[in-house]
Amino acid sequence: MTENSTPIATRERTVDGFVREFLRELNFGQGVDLSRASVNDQYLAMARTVRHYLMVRWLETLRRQGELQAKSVAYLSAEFLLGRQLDNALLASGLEDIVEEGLSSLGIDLATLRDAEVEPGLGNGGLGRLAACFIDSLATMNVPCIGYGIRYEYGIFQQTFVDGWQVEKPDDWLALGSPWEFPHPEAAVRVNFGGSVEQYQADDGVVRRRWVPGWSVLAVPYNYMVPGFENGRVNTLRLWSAQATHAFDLAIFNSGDYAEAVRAQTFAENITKVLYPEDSTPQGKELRLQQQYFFVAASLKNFIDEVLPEGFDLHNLPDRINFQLNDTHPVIAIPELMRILVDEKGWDWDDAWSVTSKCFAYTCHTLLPEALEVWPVDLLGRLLPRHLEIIYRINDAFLAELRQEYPDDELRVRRMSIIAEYPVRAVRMAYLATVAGTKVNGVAELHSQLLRDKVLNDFSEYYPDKFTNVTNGVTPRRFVRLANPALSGLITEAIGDGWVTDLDKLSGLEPLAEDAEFRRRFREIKLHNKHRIADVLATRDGTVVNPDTMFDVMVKRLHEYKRQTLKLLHIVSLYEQVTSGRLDIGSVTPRTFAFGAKAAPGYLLAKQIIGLINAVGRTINEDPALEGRLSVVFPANYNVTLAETLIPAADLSEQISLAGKEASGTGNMKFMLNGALTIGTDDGANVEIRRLVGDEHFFLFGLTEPEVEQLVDRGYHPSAYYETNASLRRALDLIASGAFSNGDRAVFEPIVSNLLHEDRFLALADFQAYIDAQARVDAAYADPEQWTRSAVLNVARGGFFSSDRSMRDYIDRIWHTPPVPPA
Ligand code: C3B
Repeated sequence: MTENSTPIATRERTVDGFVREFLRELNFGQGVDLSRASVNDQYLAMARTVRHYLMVRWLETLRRQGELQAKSVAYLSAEFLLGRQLDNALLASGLEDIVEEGLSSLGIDLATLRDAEVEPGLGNGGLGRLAACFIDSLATMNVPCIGYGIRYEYGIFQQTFVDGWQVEKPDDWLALGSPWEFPHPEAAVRVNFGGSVEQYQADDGVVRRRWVPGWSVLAVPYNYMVPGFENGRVNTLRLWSAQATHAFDLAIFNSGDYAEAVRAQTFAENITKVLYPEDSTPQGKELRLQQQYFFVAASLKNFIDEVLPEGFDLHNLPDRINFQLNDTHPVIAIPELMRILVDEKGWDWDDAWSVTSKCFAYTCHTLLPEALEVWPVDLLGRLLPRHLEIIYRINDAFLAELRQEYPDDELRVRRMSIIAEYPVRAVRMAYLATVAGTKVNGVAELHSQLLRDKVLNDFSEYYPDKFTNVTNGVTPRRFVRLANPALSGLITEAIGDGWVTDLDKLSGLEPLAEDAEFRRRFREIKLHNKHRIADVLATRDGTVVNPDTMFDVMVKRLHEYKRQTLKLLHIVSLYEQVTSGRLDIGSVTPRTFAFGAKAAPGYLLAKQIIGLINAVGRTINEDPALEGRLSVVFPANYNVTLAETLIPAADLSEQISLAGKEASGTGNMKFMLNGALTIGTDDGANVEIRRLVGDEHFFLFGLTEPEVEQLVDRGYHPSAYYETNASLRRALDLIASGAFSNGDRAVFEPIVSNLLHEDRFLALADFQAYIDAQARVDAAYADPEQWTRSAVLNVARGGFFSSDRSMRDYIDRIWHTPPVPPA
């Protein structure tokens, strides 16, 4: 870049300057004047104005990176669950006050414009949100990073309830315009699929193999800004969208049939049409593999051809980049890089492997065996025949190595093969990532331990140094500073504002737990946040909640292992005791039980559980005897936006997965940092939360992971708990009796019978321990001073869970990419 390529002047950072820019965008960008502008016009103009303010920083970041070529991270993720952009952009650019004042001088309310933004739901849950937190942290820490992912035309479905049952609607998030993205159709790259592999004699006389693809699509990049917090850096997130190519039409539908050709176009564009809504249970669908290869092929090509300077010697690639594989979804990038180096660049295999095996690192996010992706070889071979060959060759070399190491243990060698033989011959993507990656990490201490000891035990014995842990984190910018302005104000008043980028500073709040005035204000803020969510729910759904109750919140995807049914059994049991007269409602701690959860559309049991939660909620909410004391709210379509108002209002955070099943959890961290106490099992990051906050400020219950294993080995019989525990039996009988389904016993029978006869995740085994822990919760809540003390300590001791700390750990243990301070 030349000197005078610095194209635009810094925008004037004054109220008047902002107002001028905003009106210009409204007039010239939207083509309306203020008097006629709709809220959407105003929002779009506003977004583009804020974008302008960030533009200089973005271009400068790109220019400097082009010049320095500093070692970077390429975060490859099929999901980035970003949440709304406007607030974050205002915060990062330090424009909040100017904008608020400028808009109000025009008679516009900033909050109204905020609410006009449809969040990009390009992820399912924890994994996608984690990716969004990580890129926020890297930008804030001045670490060069490109996020690479997929621009789904439809994100995670919109959940509605019809008679309490989940009904999905497409998430048409682009319908009203998407002011945060920068499409670059001119920079589209071609991605190939299908066809066959041929042998040929190269110019040097060597016989080589190459891919002759059957069809291709274009990948069009859409760039998003990833602004650091007030530091002048703006990294890039590049999401790919599929578009048909002309070649595609000719190759397959060479018939001159116009309608067929257009159909072909639709077919190609299907690749990025919709996000698969399965959280942690892959469906093995061909289109899904197409999505995965589509975005990693486009990303590798973009990085090598466009991001690297001309003439870059690819032997130095490992010194320039880390491709971080967010779960197994992008693992096909490994054979793709091999293909590029061997087939396109003409390298010999060993050279290519020596570079490839230094460029990737793999993060595993699960422990459920059914969540580990496996692709049948016939499917993979049909879609990516050359990649399948390459995988076989990687596996051959790997197995040969293993046979040297374990000459008398063929069983072990077969166990470790990248290719599974049963039930169908298939590629185990996690094994491929482990063999090729420099590092493999789990996402919480317990999870990493179980990966080493169980899921990938053979591999951790063979590669002891490859395995490491990086405990997850969440960005304090979005989940405290933006989500909880009142608490943020109090914290800043107490310890200054440095905590926003250095969350360990929260420990400075610790002495204030003993300060009665501070506790009073802390409580007042919690109450204020309850009123805030109450207003939102009243406007959104017409739901009434009582802010003068304990807010007991369970928000996360609906999955059996997370055990929403255990929470429900607690509620039903309470209800049963009160209505049968065995428990006086006057002695029950007033609680608002809040749920938020989407179920994968094909996961029938999960959808039934949603139906049951809503049915129990309806019954309880309609019972006049319980009014104001017990209620259940389940706002539909839980998403990042709703999380930002719900979490700050919570008193109690429900983290009750069966021990050994939740890899980490990140909601648990958000609750802690917003002053909720956790009731939880010894699972995922709960273990670390409890260690940091201390046993007295955490409600632990339930079987430990080794106890779970022992119980299952001995033979688990859920019905035995039903028979011996009277309150459990009464609760289950009440559900089975049809009390929540107008007397129709059939409606929820599958849930009851699943619990009684299968109960894969041991809800019944943990029931009594959970009820006892809830009694401890009630006792603690009865003493508001003591409760608030614990809540303050949760905040003060939560600094470890900043995603900035996670990023430091990745940098130290895996990436070795130092920050690049601004010039
Ligand atoms: C989730 C896990 O279920 C969570 O425990 C974890 O905190 C997050 O990832 C982030 O690490 N996860 C997910 O959302 N989707 C998957 N396919 C696998 C794991």
